[in-house]
Amino acid sequence: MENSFNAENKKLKDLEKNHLADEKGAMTTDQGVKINDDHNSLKAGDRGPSLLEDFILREKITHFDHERIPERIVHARGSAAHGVFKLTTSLAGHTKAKLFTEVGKEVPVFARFSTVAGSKGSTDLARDVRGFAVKFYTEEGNYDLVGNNIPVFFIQDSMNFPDLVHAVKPEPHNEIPQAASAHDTFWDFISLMPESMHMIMWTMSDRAIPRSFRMMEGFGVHTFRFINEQNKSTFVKFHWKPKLGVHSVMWDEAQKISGKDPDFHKRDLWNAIESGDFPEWELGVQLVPEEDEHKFDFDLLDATKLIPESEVPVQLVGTLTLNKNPDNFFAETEQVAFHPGHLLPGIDFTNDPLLQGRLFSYTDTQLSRLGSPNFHEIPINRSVNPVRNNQRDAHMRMQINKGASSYHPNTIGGGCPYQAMMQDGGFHSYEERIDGKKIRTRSSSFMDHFSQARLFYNSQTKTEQQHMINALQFELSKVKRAHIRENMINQLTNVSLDLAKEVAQVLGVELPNSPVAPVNESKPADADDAHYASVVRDPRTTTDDALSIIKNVKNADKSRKIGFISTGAYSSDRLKSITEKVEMAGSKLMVVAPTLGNIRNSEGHKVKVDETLFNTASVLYDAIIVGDEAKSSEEILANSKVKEFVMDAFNHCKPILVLSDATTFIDELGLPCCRESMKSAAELYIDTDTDTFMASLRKHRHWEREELS
Ligand code: HDD
Repeated sequence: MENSFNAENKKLKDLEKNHLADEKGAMTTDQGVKINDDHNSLKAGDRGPSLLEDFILREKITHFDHERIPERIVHARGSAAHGVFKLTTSLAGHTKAKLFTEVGKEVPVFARFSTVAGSKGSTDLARDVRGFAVKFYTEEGNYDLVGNNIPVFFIQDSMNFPDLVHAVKPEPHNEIPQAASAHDTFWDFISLMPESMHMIMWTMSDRAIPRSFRMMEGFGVHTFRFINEQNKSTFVKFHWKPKLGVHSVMWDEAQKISGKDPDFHKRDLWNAIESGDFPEWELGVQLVPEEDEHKFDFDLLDATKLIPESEVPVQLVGTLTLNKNPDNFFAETEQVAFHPGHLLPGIDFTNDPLLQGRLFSYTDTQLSRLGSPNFHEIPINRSVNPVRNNQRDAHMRMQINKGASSYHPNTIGGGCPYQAMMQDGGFHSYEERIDGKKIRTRSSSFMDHFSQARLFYNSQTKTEQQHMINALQFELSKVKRAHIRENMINQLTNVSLDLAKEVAQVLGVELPNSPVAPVNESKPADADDAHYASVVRDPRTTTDDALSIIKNVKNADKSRKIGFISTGAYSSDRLKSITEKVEMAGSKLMVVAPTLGNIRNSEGHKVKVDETLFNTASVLYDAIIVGDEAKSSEEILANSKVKEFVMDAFNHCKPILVLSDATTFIDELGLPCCRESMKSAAELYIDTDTDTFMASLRKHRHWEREELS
């Protein structure tokens, strides 16, 4: 049986190989017949009608007519890459999954990052959650960790998922807006779902506008179970920590990037991998012994809650490296089918009602997207462990099952494929004791919707809080119906009265003096009134530094794109030394000039131009270097494109190194913040020497600049 499978697999692989080889040879029809003319249809006479018998034309057009498959209902826009996962610390005490016990072994993976709300062709820089899905091709079968870059979710029960998605997608009557939550239906739904407030705090934070897929955290979101050899269970939450640190862009910047380069994240991931700058993440786990299940003031089964890292530290146990771009977007990135139910022996679900619904949804959606229960045979979805069972036939079956038996038990096939004993790796669900009534309700342990929203808001720096206020002002001011804006302000009063006040003042909404129970707040039937009120309106203000991006900035000088803006001549020595420092830090300097080709430096040598002032923009760089010693600041800034470059970089708080006379440069720029009292370069966080510039780069942004205007 094993041999026949292997032979079959080899045959499929050979077929694939031959197919690839054929692309170098003569063109053929899908039936393998060599094509002599691929440009002219068969006609009756040189000006006559085309003939139905033209099987070459018909085949070409029929195939073309069927090229598209439905895009994903959510997470339609994505980018993916191949890579490896390597375990550094064994979790053998907690799980028997070899993926988490065999230290040092390289397991192949395929990871796909995505936005949620937009269509396949939408912009990368939408304010949105990012999907972070990883498929591990292990010897025990495929394991999928289908998470997001935010550790919690909008809703607690999968019953609400279709409504959430309908609300955030473009409105049904006019299909507007694309890839944006700033519209009435989304905020109407959110304003009626108090449980969404924690996640809203995250999506209104800079987490929802990442600088790069390579600079986001990932989270499994739900609490899962590990099961060890002794069948003991430990609760586990999964985390991905990017080695490049977590970094985001600003909202104004995000909107401009969406116009200048809607493929910004896709391109960034692709280029990094092509250039050998392989993105890496560490896998972290938060482990909770089963006996501690009820020791938290929230329910581990509630996906709108996280376990604060200050309460249960994240242990780093392995490394994910993405090192190869897909060969074909459709075959791999589009056809990959993730599923939170693709599990290994040693890992199991919990009764999180959001997770339970997902277990149905993902197979179901593949049936309509990929068209057949044989989607596991598409190369990107194939398990490296041979697949043997009695599932048969259906559309597009690739595997040629041999033998006369396709059932179990059997004698004709020698009893094969046989059921694996537990000790031989047979999957065995955790024997959780369940004793309850069949009821359609929400547990009272899920009722606190605001404590962690407050925890998140309170853990942010002032800058981050201001970005959240700005985001809410932007989003809610796009809402046309006044009652929805009011309902949202009521919701926000339960997170922070200050936050609610700041947002309310630009919405023309009157602010209540104390927290207001949101519309539709549903108190569980069994909850005691006083207890409920104290939990829901708990004024505690705890913090957790792990929730802030700014408090954890690291490696911001690595893998960055720095624009050297030139209008002509500059000192080669200066450029050489800057380039060396930037490259030593692991970043890249790109020369941007008025035209492509070469520019000449002050010594007359040619320097290659990478991009022009017309085909690129300041928002596509992490930092800029501008000015040159051979030209006056007036001359440099006479070019309006250069001025625009600097102004955007300044407003987006990016590191700026000015090589010409900085005082005149700043004067010529005419920054609104310094018209009245001329400020020095240092006061404006503009650098004039390379070392300070490199230090600025390490900070990611000069957020202090936001307070200047
Ligand atoms: Fe989902 C896709 C992540 C809740 C139903 N989801 C999808 C993808 C990610 C997530 C990363 C894209 C996978 C890829 O790259 O192909 N989803 C999540 C997370 C959730 C979540 C982290 C909450 C913790 N999802 C969720 C619920 C349901 C779905 C509650 C339905 C009951 N999700 C789907 C789906 C998708 C999907 C409709 C669309 C395409 C696909 O599955 O393959 O079935």
